[in-house]
Amino acid sequence: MSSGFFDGINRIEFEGPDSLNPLSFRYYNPEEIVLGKRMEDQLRFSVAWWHSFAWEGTDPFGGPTFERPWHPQTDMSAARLKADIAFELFDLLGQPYFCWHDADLRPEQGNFGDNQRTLEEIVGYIEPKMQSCGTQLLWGTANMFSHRRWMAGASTNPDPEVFAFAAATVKSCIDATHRLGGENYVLWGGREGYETLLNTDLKTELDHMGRFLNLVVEYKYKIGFRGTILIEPKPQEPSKHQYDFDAATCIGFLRKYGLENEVKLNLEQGHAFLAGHSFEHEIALAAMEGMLGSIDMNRNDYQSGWDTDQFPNNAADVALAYYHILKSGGFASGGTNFDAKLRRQSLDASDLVAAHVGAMDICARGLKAAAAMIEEGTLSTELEKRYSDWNSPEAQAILAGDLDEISRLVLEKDINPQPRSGRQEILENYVNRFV
Ligand code: XUL
Ligand code: CO
Repeated sequence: MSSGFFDGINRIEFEGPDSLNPLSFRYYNPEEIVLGKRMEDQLRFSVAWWHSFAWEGTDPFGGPTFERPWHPQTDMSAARLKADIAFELFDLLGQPYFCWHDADLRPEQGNFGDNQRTLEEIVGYIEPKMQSCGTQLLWGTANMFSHRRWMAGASTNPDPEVFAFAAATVKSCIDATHRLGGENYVLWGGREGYETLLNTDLKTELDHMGRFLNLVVEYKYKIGFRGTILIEPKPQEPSKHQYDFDAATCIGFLRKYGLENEVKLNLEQGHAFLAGHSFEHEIALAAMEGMLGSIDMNRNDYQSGWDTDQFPNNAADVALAYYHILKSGGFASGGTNFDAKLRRQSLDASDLVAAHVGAMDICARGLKAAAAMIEEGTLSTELEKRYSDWNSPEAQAILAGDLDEISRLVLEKDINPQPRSGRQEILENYVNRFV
């Protein structure tokens, strides 16, 4: 029986680009084949339990605005109602996946034993819903940044008891993810960083973070969890400096602690922006290293500079992101998770639905544009042309030589390179033909 929360809203259907119905898909057509796969299987959309259901509409200056029937989320009956409504949304959207933190699913209990027990309880409530609705778990994760015990970090905390509490918490969350058939497990280190170097021992904290991640990987094999372990880069917020700063920093960290073949990256658009990068930079870099796992799709406000976690609404941005994802072979266990919040004045159930519908549509448009660019091939051809001189045996001999030999070669052949155009405007104009 339906809760009535979404009364008057019907299942969202694909109606094509000319549809004037705001609650219809104009581009997202799950069955359409894009580069040899169903669109649904290319995009692998996921709803985030935290922003879409648990977040109450607060900001640093104001309290809750949403006042949903399951707010405040202080007891297990609110947790169950929230789960009922989450699955009603998944049904309306035809959503293939969802994601959660333990703290979104059930209220924090204040001690580990009760946290674990109530997590198991709500997982038992969700399990049959997943079977009947068909929505699967993309990933689970532990919230180790909201409660005050985490204020100086989880695995990087100077207090060994916090490290132990964190390890037990992650174990309970991997167990829950495993039980629900999750395809990945994510660690985001919101408080794994520092507020001041004056009280921070960098080496100890990073070594402990490396050990913690190794414990997670060892446990994955111990219980036979087949999902991918992912870490999520973000440079700051809430910490002033976070150790998982960006993709490049995370890749260096994984190599240092021997985890480069075990852990991949969950990249988020807003986090790339905070780090001073483009989203496609983070994706291309991770893909180049074979460490592209999954994405959190949102965007930041271009004026405020905060991690505003808005639903994506810019086709050009998402097209370039999917271009690099498709170029690297598309998602394996990863997907497109909407780690995105409504604006706090968007009070209605229809706002929540429209946010997801619009985001799914803009991603579908971006995916189709990306696929068209790949099929048309100009970008690849241009790239190959730009580096093609390296294909000659003479060029390869440069790489194989030593500095004496190279210097002799430059003198003998009187090598005097002539600069060539990077053709940037031509390439940008080309991309704009597709978006
Ligand atoms: C925070 C963020 C998290 C992670 C999961 O900025 O992105 O929601 O995705 O902990
Ligand atoms: Co995220």
